[in-house]
Amino acid sequence: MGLGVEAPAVIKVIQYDITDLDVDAVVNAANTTLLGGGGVDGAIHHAAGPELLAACRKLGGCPTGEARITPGFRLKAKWVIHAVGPVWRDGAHGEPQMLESCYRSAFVLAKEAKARSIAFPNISTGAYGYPKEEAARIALKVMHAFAGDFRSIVACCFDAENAAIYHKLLDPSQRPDDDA
Ligand code: AR6
Repeated sequence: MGLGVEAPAVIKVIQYDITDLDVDAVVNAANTTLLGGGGVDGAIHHAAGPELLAACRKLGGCPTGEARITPGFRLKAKWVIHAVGPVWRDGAHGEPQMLESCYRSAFVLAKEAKARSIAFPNISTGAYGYPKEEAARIALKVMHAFAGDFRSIVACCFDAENAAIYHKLLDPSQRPDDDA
C-alpha cells in the first residue's frame, strides 16, 4: 500500500552511509543522553570527530520525541540534528506519537538553522526495534508535511529492507486507489 499521495520530488530514498552525505543537515538517531552509542549514532560520532561529543555534553541530554542541534564538525554536513526516537514496546505506549514528534522537531531545528537539504536515518528501526514499515509511514508523513520548506529531503536507508519499504511506499503505482 502506498501513502495515497504523490511523492514530491524533494523527497529522495537512497541506500547509503549517512555519514558520507553532502547535505546541510544530517539527522542522528540518538538516545536521551546524547553521549553517543552504537548504530548510526556511533558512525556519526566516529566520522564527525571528538568535537561532536564535546558539543553534545554541553546539551545536557534530550527527552524522547525531541531533538537538539550541533555543528557537523568533520562531516560534510554543516549540522547534526540529534533526534531521540522511542524504544518500541508494543505500539500502545505512545511510540507513534514520539516517533512523529522527533521527526517534526528535527525539521523545525533544520528550518531555524536555514538548512535547505536534510538527510534522515530510519530512526528507531535498529536497536530500538520499531517495526520498519510503520516507522517509514510516519517518517514519510512528516517529510511530506515539510517538503515545501526544503530543496532536498533524503531518507537515507542503510539496510536493503528499509530501502525496499521506502521505495514501495513512495511508488505511486503501489497505491490501491491509483488512477494516475
Ligand atoms: N548510515 C545510515 N543509517 C545507518 C548507519 C549509517 N552509517 N548505521 C546504521 N544505520 P540504530 P535506533 C541505520 O540502531 O534504532 C544507538 O546506540 C540502521 O540500519 O542506529 O534509533 C543510539 O545511541 C537502522 O535502520 O538507531 C541509541 O541508544 C537505523 O540506522 C540507539 O542506538 C537506526 O538504527 C537508537 O536506536
